[in-house]
Amino acid sequence: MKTIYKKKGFWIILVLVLAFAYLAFGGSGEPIEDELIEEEEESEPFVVMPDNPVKMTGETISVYNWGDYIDSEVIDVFEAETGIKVIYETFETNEDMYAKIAMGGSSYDVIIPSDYMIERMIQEELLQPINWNNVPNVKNIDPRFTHESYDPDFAYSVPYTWGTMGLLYNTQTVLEAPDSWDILLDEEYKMDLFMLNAPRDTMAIALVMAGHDLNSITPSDLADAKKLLIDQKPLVLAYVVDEVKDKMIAGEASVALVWSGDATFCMSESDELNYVVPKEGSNIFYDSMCIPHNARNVSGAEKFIDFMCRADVAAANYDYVGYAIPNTAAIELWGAEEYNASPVNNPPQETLDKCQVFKYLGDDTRLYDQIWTEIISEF
Ligand code: N2P
Repeated sequence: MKTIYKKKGFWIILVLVLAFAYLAFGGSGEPIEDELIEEEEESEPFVVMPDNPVKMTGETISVYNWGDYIDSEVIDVFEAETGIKVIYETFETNEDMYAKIAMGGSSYDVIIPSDYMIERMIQEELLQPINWNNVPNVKNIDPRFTHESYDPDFAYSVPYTWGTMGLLYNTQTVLEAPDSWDILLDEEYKMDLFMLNAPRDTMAIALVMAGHDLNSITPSDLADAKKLLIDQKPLVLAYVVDEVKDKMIAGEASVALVWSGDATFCMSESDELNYVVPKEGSNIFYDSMCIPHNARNVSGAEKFIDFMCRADVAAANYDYVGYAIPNTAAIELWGAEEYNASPVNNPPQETLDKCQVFKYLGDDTRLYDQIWTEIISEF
């Protein structure tokens, strides 16, 4: 990520270091100056605050998103451009978000669920169709990401990010690059593994490891997955979600089950980390912006969604968050060559062919929830 170059402290330190080098080496520090010029070019922010921010109008929208999933500067710019205040809340898993919305106690204007949860919420009439006339920047979204199985008519969801699940591993302690999920059962990594505290995701990987389909609802398949996860528990240091990033960067464990965007972030912070989608296959996910059925400010929600689809905004957000984006114009602006060079965010077709989207499993979702509670409660 290039974010570090935007921080003021970075520039102050860089200037001091260069001044010192200049004095110490009698002005012969040309190569360093060249580097500075290169980095300065990279530092151009993608979105800028308007010179004359619009006064707050008193209008608000509430946005409910995953943790660590937006650049807060982007929210500031939205508020300054529109005068609409954003009330921002986060969740850790689709299941947590769903429970809150389905209970009906809270109302949000924009939410960002994943594919299978969007499919469920459409079926349960918890989402409202989007009026595309009010979201013109949808033109920036690559058609490859629209009309997916969870929203086949492309009526309820605006693609935000996408990615795979895979293994983030520390190359200093995992000497041979893993290519199989089996490493998650390797005694050599006892208390040296992080698993995701997200029921559908972790169950899916256990199903794949047991040789089953990751959307299986066959009770004996689920029993195999449950046994595998219970047997694995002595090896697991912790079940985590967003915390995994700091922990892996700090070298607290050798291997973690992660989402690809978190791997991108970690790899930008540490050269010791690498990511692989194991050969047995994995999940591919799409997270999209939606408007819940009981939104209070639909026109504010449309403005926010349209803003997030703008090339400069989506590029800034990608730069910060690290998850792959479905926004062609933003990728161009950010730098298509560098973007496409990342196998993490832009996996080869051969990897994609081995990945499946989660389907909504109807009432059988309850089986997953029960099993997950049993697994977690034993900790
Ligand atoms: C970001 C969560 C990513 C969601 N913290 C993966 N679907």
